[in-house]
Amino acid sequence: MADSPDPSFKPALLVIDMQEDFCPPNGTLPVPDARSITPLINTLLALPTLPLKIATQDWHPPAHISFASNHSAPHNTPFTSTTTITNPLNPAESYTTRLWPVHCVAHTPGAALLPELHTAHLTHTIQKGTDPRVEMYSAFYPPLHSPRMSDSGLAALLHGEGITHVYVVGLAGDYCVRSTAEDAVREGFVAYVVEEGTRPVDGTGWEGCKREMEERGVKVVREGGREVGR
Ligand code: VGL
Ligand code: ZN
Repeated sequence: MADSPDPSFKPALLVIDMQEDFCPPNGTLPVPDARSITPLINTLLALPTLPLKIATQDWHPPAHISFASNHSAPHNTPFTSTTTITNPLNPAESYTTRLWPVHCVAHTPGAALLPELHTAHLTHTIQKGTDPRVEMYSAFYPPLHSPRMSDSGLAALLHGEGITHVYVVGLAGDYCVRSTAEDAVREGFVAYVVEEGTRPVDGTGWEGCKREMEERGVKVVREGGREVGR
C-alpha cells in the first residue's frame, strides 16, 4: 500500500497504563506476566507509520474512590468488594465498580511508566483517574455521560488529528485496555486490541472478555496478522 496512501487511514497507538504498580515484582496491583509485553510495545512504538503514539498513566489522588482502603468494613476488601458510584452532576446516573489495592498514586514510583518502555517515541502522555469521585478505566472518560465528566481530552485530540484507527496495547487487558477500545469504537474509530501487547488481571475470564469486546465492535488481532502499521 506504500505506493497508494489511503487518505482514510491515519492510525494512532494507545499504550495503556504501562506502570510499575501494574507489574511484578513490586507493583501493588500486579498483572501476571505484565512486563513481558514491553518488547512488542517497543516494536510498535518504533514504527514510522504511526503518526500518534500516546501513553496513558492511571494517576490517582490518595483519596480515590477505587481504593478499598478508602471504604469502610465490611465493604473494603481489595479485589472482592465493590462500590456504587453516582454521577455527582446527575444522581440518576450510577455504576458499580470493583475496589482495588492502593495503586498508581500520582507522583509516586508506582505510577511511573516502566523504565524499559521506549518513551522517547511517545508523542503524548495522558493522565487519567485524577478525579477522586469516579473510577475511570477508559482513557477517554468514565461511564457517566449526562453530563460527561472527567473527559481526558483524548477523543478531542484524536478527532483533531484526523485519526481513523487506534491500536490499543498495555494494561490491563480486561480493564483499562478493554474500556479504552470500547470507547474508541463509540467515538467512531476503528479499534484494535493487539493481543500479544496486553495481559489481563483475570486470566480465566480473558476468552469471554475478548468475545464481549468483539461484540461491541473491537477487533482483537494477533500482531502476526500484520494489521499494525500497514
Ligand atoms: C486498571 C484497575 C484499576 C487498569 C486501573 O489499568 O486496567 N485496573 N485501575
Ligand atoms: Zn486505577
